[in-house]
Amino acid sequence: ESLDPITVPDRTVEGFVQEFLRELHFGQGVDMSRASTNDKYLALARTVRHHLMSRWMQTLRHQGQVQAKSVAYLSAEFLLGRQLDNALLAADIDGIVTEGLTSLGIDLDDLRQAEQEPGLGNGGLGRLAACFIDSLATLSVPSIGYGIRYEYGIFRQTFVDGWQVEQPDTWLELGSPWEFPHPEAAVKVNFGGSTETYIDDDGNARSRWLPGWSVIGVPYNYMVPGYRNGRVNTLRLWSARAEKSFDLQIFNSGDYADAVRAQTFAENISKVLYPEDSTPQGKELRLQQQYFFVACSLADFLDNVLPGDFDLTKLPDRIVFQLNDTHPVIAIPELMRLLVDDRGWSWEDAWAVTQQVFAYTCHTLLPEALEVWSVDLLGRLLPRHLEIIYRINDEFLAQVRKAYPDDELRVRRMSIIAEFPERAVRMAFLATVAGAKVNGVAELHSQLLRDKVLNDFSAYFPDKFTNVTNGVTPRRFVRMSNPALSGLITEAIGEGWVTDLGRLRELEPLADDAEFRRRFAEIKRGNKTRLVDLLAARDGIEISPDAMLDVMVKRLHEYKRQMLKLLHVITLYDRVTSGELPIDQVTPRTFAFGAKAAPGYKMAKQIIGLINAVGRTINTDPALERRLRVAFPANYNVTLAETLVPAADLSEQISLAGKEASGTGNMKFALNGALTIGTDDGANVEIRQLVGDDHFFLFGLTEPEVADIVDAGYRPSTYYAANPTLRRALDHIAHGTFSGGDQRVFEPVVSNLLHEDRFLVLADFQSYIDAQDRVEKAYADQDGWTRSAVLNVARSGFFSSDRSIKDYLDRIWHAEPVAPPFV
Ligand code: 26Q
Repeated sequence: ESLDPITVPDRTVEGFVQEFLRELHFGQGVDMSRASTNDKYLALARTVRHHLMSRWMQTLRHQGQVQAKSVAYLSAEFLLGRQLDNALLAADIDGIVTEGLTSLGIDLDDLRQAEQEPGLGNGGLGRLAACFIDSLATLSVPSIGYGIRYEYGIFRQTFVDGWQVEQPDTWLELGSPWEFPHPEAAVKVNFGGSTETYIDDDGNARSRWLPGWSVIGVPYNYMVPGYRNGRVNTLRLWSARAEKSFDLQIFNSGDYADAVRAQTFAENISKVLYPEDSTPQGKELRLQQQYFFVACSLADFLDNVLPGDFDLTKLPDRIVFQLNDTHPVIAIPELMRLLVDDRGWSWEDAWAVTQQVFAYTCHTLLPEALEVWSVDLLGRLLPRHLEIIYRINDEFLAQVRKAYPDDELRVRRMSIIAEFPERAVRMAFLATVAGAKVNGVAELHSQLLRDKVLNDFSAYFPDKFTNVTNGVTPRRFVRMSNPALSGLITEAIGEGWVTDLGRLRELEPLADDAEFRRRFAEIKRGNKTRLVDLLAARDGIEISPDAMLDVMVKRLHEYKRQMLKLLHVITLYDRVTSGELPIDQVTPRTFAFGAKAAPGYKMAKQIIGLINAVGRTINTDPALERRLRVAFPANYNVTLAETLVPAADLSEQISLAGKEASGTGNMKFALNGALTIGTDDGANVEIRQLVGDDHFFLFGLTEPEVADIVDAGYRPSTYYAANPTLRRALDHIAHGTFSGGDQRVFEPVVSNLLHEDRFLVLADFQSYIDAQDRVEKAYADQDGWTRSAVLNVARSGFFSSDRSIKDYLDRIWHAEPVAPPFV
């Protein structure tokens, strides 16, 4: 099929310039002389959009014709990052755009900076969803992403005296050229009220929902372009509005203020992303968000995406709904309700279909991160769904009792409804019972899910459990963010690696080629210079391109152990200032941190304050001659990662073994030629297996060792007592070295480490310091280091999200790519 030429923009420099000026004129209503940077950015974004538009339309039409099995990725978060560069890359118009803008005296880079990144996610889970929809499009899989269009994404982090202060993320403020609102396709979502039983026409007793209130979901579509393959998929994010008829009613009753309040109430649902990423609070608004986007998405798929005459008993042939963690799990009772209550199906028929169309991905191992909703709250907000969950549970437990007679303890353990500390629905259990498949996100994590967190379930449903190791998109995280390295790779092995990342293996022999290593090292240095310039301009942070760049960027959480890295920094500071280590024997090193703390997470905020305090002390102590520096730029996000990751020498992946489900930053660093210092945790295990022990700095306890120590009763103070190096580091904090002598400020951190230390920082301290000493030695041999870095790149192709998606297709979705609609 070919495209209507009228809808295909001219792919020449002149054609681009004309389109751009037209957009500036007709779209922004300004001319070049008066246009602000934002005007130009918006005009450029719209011009770039034109180049994807007919592929998008074609993909939609094609989808309607082919009727192949599709994937709907349901996720409360999509951490997309900036769109402009990605669209330029996918549409392959970088060259003409750069040239065209230059001819107009505009620097493309200035316009790039004008884009506010859509930060519609917290971290790993949200970014994974964004990588997955990129790979789905690039692999030409019929698919759609469903989520929430938060008006405010993840908060903007600032530091005031080194302490985190949150600002609202007003990403929509200056216009949002990448979205397409469709108010005409709005969906109504009900909440509250009660249920009643009635006798249907066939004389059967049935239940129905009499909702108390409702809101409207308006879809906003975003293009998800495949990499130069003619396919443009859709991401559909829902925004909440007040129902017209509802507020009209109040308006007419004369209470204008009440009517406006009702509107605000409804629109609150999609107002803001919850910034907690590991200790969810059972907030009512959060549950409203979850049901809101799931109800919109299922209704949209059944009523609008499927053809009007579709036989829903065939639903499993047409769709699989992938549940990104438990956040969308309320979709399970919602589909039951749609089939049983709205379409009059029998419970058994509905259950048979429901069990085939959902699959669940778990992203955690921390017990406090497992979502539960109190029966009280669920019953108030979604009374019919609660009934349905109870029935699913009753029937499931009856089966369990049959399989394990006289094992009521097991039955209670497996119940979807927990009884203590309050009666609550365990969302992970509901997902496991109803899902066709359950997967973890790295080999170790999937094993621990089977053996520990969901052990009773893996015994009962042995075939349900599988692994799909995470991946990252090589388009954004190599091709886009590391253009110099991409150029070198392409020169060496051709450009096929961008969509077939395993081909990076072909670089392996070049690790032994001195000229290749020289160029590789030169590129790393150039990337560092880019970062040096960015941090100077963005944060006024001064670092040297000649220092080793040691990076730990991720959400701040005790289990991730930013404290461990900080204790190493303090140890070096102590060695030098005590005279034990002459400063000229220390490898110049920049210790970079990037981390947001959940606003209510006290200990995490203390640690941020402490990192900044240590940084202040170290960066200004003349004894260190600026050879050691701490750089903690505020507001780490996808945009910053794109400059930081390609510049890194050392990647810190130092979570306590058994706590980090996978990690994905670890993969981005390895793919960009950083060496990892890491524990045997999450996907680190697989990274080390692939790159080889000689090119990875392993340290720390293994998961079984951790379990043994904890079982035996862990006492952190014994490590403090036995290890003088550790003692000196902790004493510095306790004695106020970093707080102008004030011993109280960081007392909570110190006493937590000495008396609780849930994540065994002290137990792993010496092993970590020893590994850092190995890093220091290895780095002294620059050429040897570069060789290891090349091998890290060459052997990390497995961590492409394209590979992850292929694994999902084979192991879970049983769907296939279709021929792209148009190339
Ligand atoms: C839940 C309920 C209420 C409020 C918030 C939440 C919530 C939000 C976000 C709970 C968890 C998250 C995010 C979790 C997350 O990012 N997990 C990470 O997922 C990555 C992708 O699989 C893994 O690589 C990381 O190991 C894992 O920590």
